[in-house]
Amino acid sequence: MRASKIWRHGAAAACGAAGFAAAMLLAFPGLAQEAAPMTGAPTAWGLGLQQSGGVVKDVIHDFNELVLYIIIAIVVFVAGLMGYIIWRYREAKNATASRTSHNTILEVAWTVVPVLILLVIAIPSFRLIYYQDRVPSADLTINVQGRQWFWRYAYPENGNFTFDSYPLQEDELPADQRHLYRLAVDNPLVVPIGANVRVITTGADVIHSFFVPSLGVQKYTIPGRTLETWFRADRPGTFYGQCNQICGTNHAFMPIAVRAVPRAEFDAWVADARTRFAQAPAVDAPAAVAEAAIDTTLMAEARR
Ligand SMILES: [Cu+2]
Repeated sequence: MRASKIWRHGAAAACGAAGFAAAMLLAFPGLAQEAAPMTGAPTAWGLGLQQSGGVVKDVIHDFNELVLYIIIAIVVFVAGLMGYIIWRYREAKNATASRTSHNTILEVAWTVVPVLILLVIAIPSFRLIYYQDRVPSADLTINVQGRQWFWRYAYPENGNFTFDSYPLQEDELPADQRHLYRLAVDNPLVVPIGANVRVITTGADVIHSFFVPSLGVQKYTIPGRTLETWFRADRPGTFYGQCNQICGTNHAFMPIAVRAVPRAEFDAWVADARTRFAQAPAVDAPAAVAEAAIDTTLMAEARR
């Protein structure tokens, strides 16, 4: 696969993890059952990026790791060099300071080496941007429309039903899930595990942003424009996100929840959703394809 070819050390880490998993399965056969659903959400005092729920986030993790190692190396080198200089050229040891002000070799080196370091960062960085941009073969398309202040979702390939997603109030959540207040929603997006999901975004009023960190997906929803991105949930679970473009008074109340379920469960959900949301007002569901013309309904609405 393209991703593992690009991020070799990520593949090596995956091999290590696979070996560890195999050893664990030998020791504890009970673990062979289906992986427990994960929760893609921020944790109190959490460090680093959120746990990954799928392949795009895996690649982001790998890239983040690469940059982290480079930063650590630079910090250690610069701090060490400064420490050495402070110690070596202190007044007691070096009373008469050198008057040297130029050194061609050194000047070339401290120009060229940072350029090379930036190249090492830029190449995988651009690859990652194009990797996230669009998926060559999508198994499912979801239309995402940002609105003040809720999300409107449509499944154009599954009967084109449309529904709105609002946050749950704190007292609507079970006691052990109160920490998911402002993340949990009434109608989450549902996707099959392992399916490449094409996400088509547009905005109804102002610019919003569809952002689910644990799936490595973020795309603006812009009135009058149609943008595309994709994600794949490789692990079962619920992945939470929020609108991360300041969009008005209730910006903090636009959470996103994506549930990844087995294919059969997804099919059952679609069958149910098609009747449940049939009555929903599908007034201006965005077009099914990225190349769609500007939606004049949305434009008119945005101007109002
Ligand atoms: Cu918003």
